[in-house]
Amino acid sequence: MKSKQPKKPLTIEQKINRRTFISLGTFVVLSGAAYGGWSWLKNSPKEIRTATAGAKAPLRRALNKTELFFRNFLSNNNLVKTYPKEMAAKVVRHNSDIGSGGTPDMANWKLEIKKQSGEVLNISLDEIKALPKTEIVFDFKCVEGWDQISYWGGVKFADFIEHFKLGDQTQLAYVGMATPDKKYYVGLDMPSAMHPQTILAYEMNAKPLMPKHGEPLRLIIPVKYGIKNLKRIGSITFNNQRPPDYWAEQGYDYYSGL
Ligand SMILES: Nc1nc2c(c(=O)[nH]1)N[C@H]1C(S)=C(S)[C@@H](COP(=O)(O)O)O[C@H]1N2
Ligand SMILES: [Mo]
Repeated sequence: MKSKQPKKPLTIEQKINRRTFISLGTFVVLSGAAYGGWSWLKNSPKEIRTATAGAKAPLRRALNKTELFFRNFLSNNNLVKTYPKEMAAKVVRHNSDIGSGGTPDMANWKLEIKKQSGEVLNISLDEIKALPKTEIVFDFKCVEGWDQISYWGGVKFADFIEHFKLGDQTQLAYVGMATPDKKYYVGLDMPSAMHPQTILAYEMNAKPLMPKHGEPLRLIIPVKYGIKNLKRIGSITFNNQRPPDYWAEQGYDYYSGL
């Protein structure tokens, strides 16, 4: 009878050599893949400067996918949590004042609405105050890491649109808003602008807005971070392209949703 020769076990040295070979091979393959990925990203085109800080297009596409997910998931008329008025801060925090420093030139202030056709409407504060008033108490969040429950009053953006017969403009994808001097500006996706809690506010804590909080009119958009809540609105535009956005140009997320 012939018995099978048992396989000779590998010596320690052979085992080590084998493992070294496998690790080295894996390292080489993964390094190659990493280098390939990196050079693909490096050689890919940059995005247009106005909407972003010139991020590489594939990275921006990934962010846009995330944005789309959250848009569908959160923005479809889901309401941001609100609080009783008594919970609102009496002393309201104040942040940066780009384009909204000092006091506004009220003698000349009119809200300028620029339709996509180029047609312009100039609307006075009295006309805005004559519309039905909406109030909101919500947790205002700044990307710098603070938040505060605050209380605002004004006209719902959707009501404003309806009153001034701007419904056709809401077929476009974006709204742009800027201070009278155009130094601070934000771009908003239409669903967030038309969200039922988005208001053009002229009051804080039931009193006219103070200059440092955006007198005479500011945006309150609770579905977004503070950076999008533009103080002292001078003009509003409608467009299918992303309007320029001050902080997106510095690299912040264009959507800046919560
Ligand atoms: N015109 C203008 N609006 C602005 C800003 C600004 O610098 N200029 N800063 C934004 C930021 S980052 C925040 S957190 C809020 C702060 O609003 P508040 O000063 O009323 O608290 O305003 C936003 N709107
Ligand atoms: Mo902020």
